[in-house]
Amino acid sequence: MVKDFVYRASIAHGMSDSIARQAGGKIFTFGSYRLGVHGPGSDIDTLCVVPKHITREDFFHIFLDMLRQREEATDVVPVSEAYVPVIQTNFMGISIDFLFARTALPRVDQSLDLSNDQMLKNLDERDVRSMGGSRVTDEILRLVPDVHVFRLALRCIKLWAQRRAIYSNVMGFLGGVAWAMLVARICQLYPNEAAGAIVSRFFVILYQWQWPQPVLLKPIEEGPLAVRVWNPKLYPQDRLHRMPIITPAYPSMCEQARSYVHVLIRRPRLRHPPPPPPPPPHVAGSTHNVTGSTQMIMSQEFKIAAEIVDKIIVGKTTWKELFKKHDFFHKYKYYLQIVASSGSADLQLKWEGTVESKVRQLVGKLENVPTLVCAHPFTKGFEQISKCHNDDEVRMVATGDIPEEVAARTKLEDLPKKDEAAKEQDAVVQAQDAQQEGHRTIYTTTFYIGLCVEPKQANATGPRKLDISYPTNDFTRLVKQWEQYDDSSMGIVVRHIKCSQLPSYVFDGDERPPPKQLKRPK
Ligand code: 3AT
Ligand code: MN
Ligand code: MN
Repeated sequence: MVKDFVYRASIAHGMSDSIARQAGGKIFTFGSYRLGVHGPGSDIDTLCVVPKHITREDFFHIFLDMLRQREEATDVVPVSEAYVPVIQTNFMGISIDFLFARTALPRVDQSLDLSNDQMLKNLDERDVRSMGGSRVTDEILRLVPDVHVFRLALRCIKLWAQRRAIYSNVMGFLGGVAWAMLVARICQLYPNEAAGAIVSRFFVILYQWQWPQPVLLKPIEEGPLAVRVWNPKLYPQDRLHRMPIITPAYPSMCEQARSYVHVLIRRPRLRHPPPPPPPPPHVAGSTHNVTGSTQMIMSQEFKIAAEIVDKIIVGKTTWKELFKKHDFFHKYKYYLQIVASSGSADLQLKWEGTVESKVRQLVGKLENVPTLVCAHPFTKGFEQISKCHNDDEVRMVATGDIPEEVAARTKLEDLPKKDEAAKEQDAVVQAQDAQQEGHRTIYTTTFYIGLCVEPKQANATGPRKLDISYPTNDFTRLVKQWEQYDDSSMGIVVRHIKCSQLPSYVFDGDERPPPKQLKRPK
């Protein structure tokens, strides 16, 4: 299809049939699929590389239309304004992300190799960024001593990180590329070890790692572009990175400082949040995703895992224990609950994405509150649809209290499945709501931050004060700065609750902890 697209676009640009036929076009995959660690929920990240006369506009018109005309394609969502522009599709039930990169070459044939840095010369920034994903994955695979061992170990680490709720770039932990680079580094250090040993070394080494010493798969290289590569000696911003994990392909950068900061819209099943305006080149303070809290939490997890693996090795326990589910909702006495609400599925997708992308910043601000030791963000938001019969119910739902009778009204089939389906669903629901006056469907997405408060001083008198009004107000102000924000159709509520007030949906089959007896000194 990509070759056909190049041909059609070449003809549209007035080229002769024979030249258009020779223009070529090639695809490269990247992401988990290319690394060989994809699972049932993964997409296929695909980069479409074209010759220089084909434009990004061609891609977002001609190729987009070609996709839309295929009946195998159920969702085709262009996100042309993103930091890394993408067409998200669902093709024969498989999500595929199509990225676009235009080379400076008159023809792109099948022998084209993206690893040559000279390729990047005279390209648009977006083309360089789009090629980056593929260049990085290929370089990782090239730099590990044994790809088979690497894949096995990485699958294990990914599963572990997901179960322990520390797999998420957006929330200030690490994402797929960073985990892959960490495992790759351990593989390099132990080139002859089996995957099990790599996993064991992984936890020990990372627990002891002297951050902010960077993790590098090879020395950072200079290259032909006028762009900066990661260099804490030269750039003060780079010194702010707490856990620098540096991408091996030129231009090398700190993985967590990449585009994730600008994430905005999340689709329900197809991922890749498309951020709207391109960011200013270096946003001070916001370009490092890992915070003091998330770093501390990951470090604790490395330690716990290292101890479990030690026991596995001597036969005292099994691998199953390593993959035990996190205990986030059992761990803290107080939680911050962030409720993003709106009246339509379509709007909610963008609104929750906006709020989600800012949670990390709230965590950063909470860390400055003197009595707070740690602010632990949970990696995913909880989505709810509530049918409300009156304004009171709407208000309660939007503040995070879903009354039982409201919850009972909402049936499972109301859940939005796909963008298109969600839109249709929206129209139906709104029509129904309009018929029954006063009835409204409220979409909410709730995020949680666990609060670890400093233990009370023995000689302190009176109640301990925990004032988080500054960070929370600042956060709501910040999310409301979103250019599409509208006070009448969107809500944002941040409040702090006791663990006993956690709604039952967060426990997801787990036992709710029994109410704790307050220990009072006699
Ligand atoms: P899955 O198995 O697909 O869940 P993955 O590691 O392939 O895991 P993604 O498909 O989300 O994860 O991302 C693949 C690559 O695309 C990783 C990164 O180089 C790039 N990428 C992901 N999200 C963004 C984003 N918001 N902006 C820019 N690049 C992104
Ligand atoms: Mn992917
Ligand atoms: Mn993807």
